Amino acid sequence: MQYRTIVSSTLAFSALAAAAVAFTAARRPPAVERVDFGNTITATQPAYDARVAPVSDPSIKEFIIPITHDTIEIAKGVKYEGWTFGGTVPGPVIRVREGDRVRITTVNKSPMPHSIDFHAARIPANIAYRMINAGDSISFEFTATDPGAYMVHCGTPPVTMHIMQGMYFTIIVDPKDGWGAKADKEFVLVQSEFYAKKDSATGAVTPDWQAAMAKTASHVVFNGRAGQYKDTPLKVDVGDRVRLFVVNAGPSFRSDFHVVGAVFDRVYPDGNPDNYLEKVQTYTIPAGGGAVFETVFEKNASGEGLYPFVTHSFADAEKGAVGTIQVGTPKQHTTMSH
Ligand SMILES: [Cu+2]
Repeated sequence: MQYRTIVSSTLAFSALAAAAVAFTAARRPPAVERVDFGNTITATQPAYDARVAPVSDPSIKEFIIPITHDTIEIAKGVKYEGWTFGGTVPGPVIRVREGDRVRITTVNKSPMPHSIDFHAARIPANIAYRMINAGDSISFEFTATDPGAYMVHCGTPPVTMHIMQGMYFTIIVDPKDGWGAKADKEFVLVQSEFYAKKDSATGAVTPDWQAAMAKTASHVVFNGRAGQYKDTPLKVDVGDRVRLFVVNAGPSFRSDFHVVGAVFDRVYPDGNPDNYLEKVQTYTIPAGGGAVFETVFEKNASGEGLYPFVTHSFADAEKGAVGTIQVGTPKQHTTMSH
């Protein structure tokens, strides 16, 4: 009898404990992740680190983004006084999941006014994207309702100048149920152009406003530096499914994105899985747009080897918008026509 009492009271206690756990779980506030891009800085040597980590679990994500004026390298050995988000051009990648609450704090540590404009947000622009004076900061939040690969940029007039100086980065909004297929490797590529001229007296490389208005770029680049992934290829293994998040920051050129030696199994215009194209050779991303590209480097087809990626608007590729995907460890590294 006593034994039965103990058992039944133990059972009763267990049921209570389970209910308490369930209650606590239901009441527990959602986990918050906080990233300060003043401390977490993207590596840019030997090349801008194009790899992107998978999206994390917390459904509330906070990002602190400093605006700085910093020396950047727009081509090998060409230093340039850029304007940045997070100290690099492009700025850091933000990755969230559809439905996440995204909290942004932007701190202007530069000596002049700037702003921040998220293409992924549905938010009153006059409030969230207003001017942030030197030394000030702005905070706003939004729910990431639309999956995709989006541009973020400074929208302070003249916008052309603020973008050509380097003020842009990518926000990836993963679909709630993930992408159709699991990728083995994921990379982000931001195309943009610079309008730079060299002062013959001082040797300094400075912005060329007339060239920007005439759309005669000095450099067209992926991830902020001309040709960097020719020297430091994006590396994948044979058989890998590769997903590329490509954003075109402009300010003024389009990107006709193509991988030489590959066909895209899928392209998601704007990165929305509801919109997909199959078996695509080249896909145009407008200035201010994005797209997600997937292909597989399979054995016996597009296996081990080197695969250049370009904008197929080739005058722009000549100015630096070209790189290489290295699949496996190919024997010949040198002779390639692209
Ligand atoms: Cu700006």
